Amino acid sequence: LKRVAKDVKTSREDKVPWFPRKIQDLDKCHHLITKYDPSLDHGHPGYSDLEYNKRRAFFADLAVNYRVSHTIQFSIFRREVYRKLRSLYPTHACTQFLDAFQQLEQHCGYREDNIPQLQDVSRFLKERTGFQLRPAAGQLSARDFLGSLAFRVFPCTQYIRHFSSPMHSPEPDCCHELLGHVPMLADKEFAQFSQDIGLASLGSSEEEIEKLATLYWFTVEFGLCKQNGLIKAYGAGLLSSYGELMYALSNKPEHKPFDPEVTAVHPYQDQAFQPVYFIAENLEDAKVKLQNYTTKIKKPFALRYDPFTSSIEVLNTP
Ligand code: NLE
Ligand code: FE2
Repeated sequence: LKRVAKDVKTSREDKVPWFPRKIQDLDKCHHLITKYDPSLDHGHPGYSDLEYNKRRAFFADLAVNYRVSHTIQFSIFRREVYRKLRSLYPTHACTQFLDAFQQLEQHCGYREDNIPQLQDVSRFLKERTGFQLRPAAGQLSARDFLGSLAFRVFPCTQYIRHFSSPMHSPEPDCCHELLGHVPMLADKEFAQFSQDIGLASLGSSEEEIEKLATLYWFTVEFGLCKQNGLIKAYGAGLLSSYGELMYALSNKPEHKPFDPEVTAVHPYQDQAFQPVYFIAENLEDAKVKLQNYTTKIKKPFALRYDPFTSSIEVLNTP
């Protein structure tokens, strides 16, 4: 009888796509986008490098078999990537990033000649903002990726970019996660902003997910913000790519003010540098604007994150 009751769904529920409700549900959120797979994508710098593909398979295996309670194993780094980017940060990165980076150097072994471990980094973030890392085999589908952010869980690749292209990678890799994302996730305001995009994605239609993924792209990945009369980078895709970081702050690309309604439907580029970047007044302003935007997304219920149980409460609105 119990089973029947569980299987019967109301027609209203049927229209809402499945979404994770507790943090353990993230074990089921590992659908990948195979577009950049080095064994399939001819343009990938690692295409036809058998050794590279073998290592990738090893890391993919680790990620797929990971469960919420596990300890994260392994992480790798490229020394030259660290050195070159590190030299650009003081002039190009926002202060939130610089503050966190300094702490990571102090507490998590961020150094040119060392490989920080994801488990240590995850513990560090958890203490700062409650964010934690979770291994991912590659680029996740937008729905699974954003859904994880709702729980303050950040899916993180463990393999490294191909040695032939150290200054730009078309797909996320460990350098991108550790240098680009991790420092920003240690900032309270930014952590909230990231979780808010995640919460908005839960149970949303494909169309809304696409818009949220675009917003994510132009902020968390490629966002710029004003700071003391200058423009600085806070987006991880910039902070992990030497070439694009310099380009984004030059006068070559177009700069537009961040406005969620406009940004969410702006076409984006995922093969080369962005032709346009959106500038936020500051992170707090971006957070408030995003919150206003997400309240307009129509859903048959309201959601609330319960930090005590790491689960989503579904509140039925009459
Ligand atoms: N282009 C970035 C890098 O080279 O680190 C990665 C972007 C991933 C969305
Ligand atoms: Fe990323």
